[in-house]
Amino acid sequence: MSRRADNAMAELFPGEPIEIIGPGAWWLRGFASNDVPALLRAIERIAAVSPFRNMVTPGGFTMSVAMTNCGKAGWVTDRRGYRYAEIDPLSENPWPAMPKLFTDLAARTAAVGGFRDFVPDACLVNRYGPGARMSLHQDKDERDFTQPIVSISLGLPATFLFGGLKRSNRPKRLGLESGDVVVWGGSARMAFHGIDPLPTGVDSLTGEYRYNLTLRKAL
Ligand code: MD3
Ligand code: FE
Repeated sequence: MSRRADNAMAELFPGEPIEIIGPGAWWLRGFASNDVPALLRAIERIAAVSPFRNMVTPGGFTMSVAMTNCGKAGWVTDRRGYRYAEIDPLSENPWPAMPKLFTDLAARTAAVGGFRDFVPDACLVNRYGPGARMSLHQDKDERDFTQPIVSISLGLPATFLFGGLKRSNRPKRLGLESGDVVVWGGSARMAFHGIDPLPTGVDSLTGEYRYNLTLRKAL
């Protein structure tokens, strides 16, 4: 989508602070602020069924970010590779259902980027403790890259790295805060991205943690 069309879309939502980080990337600062307590309660219910766990990469490294999922499919990794699975390998049951609040927020924010019928079927829940990080990577395990990704940040702030289509492109650094939502589509969809090691801190609702919801259409 052109920058001109991006701005035309942004103007359909007067009063909302929308920042265009780059082509295809819309930052909605504080869009989910009022929903943070309810989102955290939803995460607690999900984790009671499918607990947070530190998964192992195909290369044999244990991830510093603890993860769980909800929705029809969940992102998993082990020595066999990265993939979406409909059964949680830890609980050996289906993942918990996607809360309606998640689906609603995803649809309302994806619309800002012009994605009118975004229906996520997978939500990866990432939990960052002190020092946890995610090195630069691309999200390539989904079937349809024309579908956007919506991410919602909760708890402690983090430095997000937004790179280009090549790993060697120097990333922009953005400070993502609790309640921020970012929509990633179009040419941002395949951008390299990551999270700097989480500094030690205390959030009044999450303590020493940052959570991130990543809503995707995976299947
Ligand atoms: C930009 N998670 O789970 S969310 C991931 O904050 C992941 O936990 C980070 O990267 C986190 O894969 C970043 C923001 C995000 C998600 C997907 C993207 C940004 C993206 C896909 C393409 C470009
Ligand atoms: Fe990612």
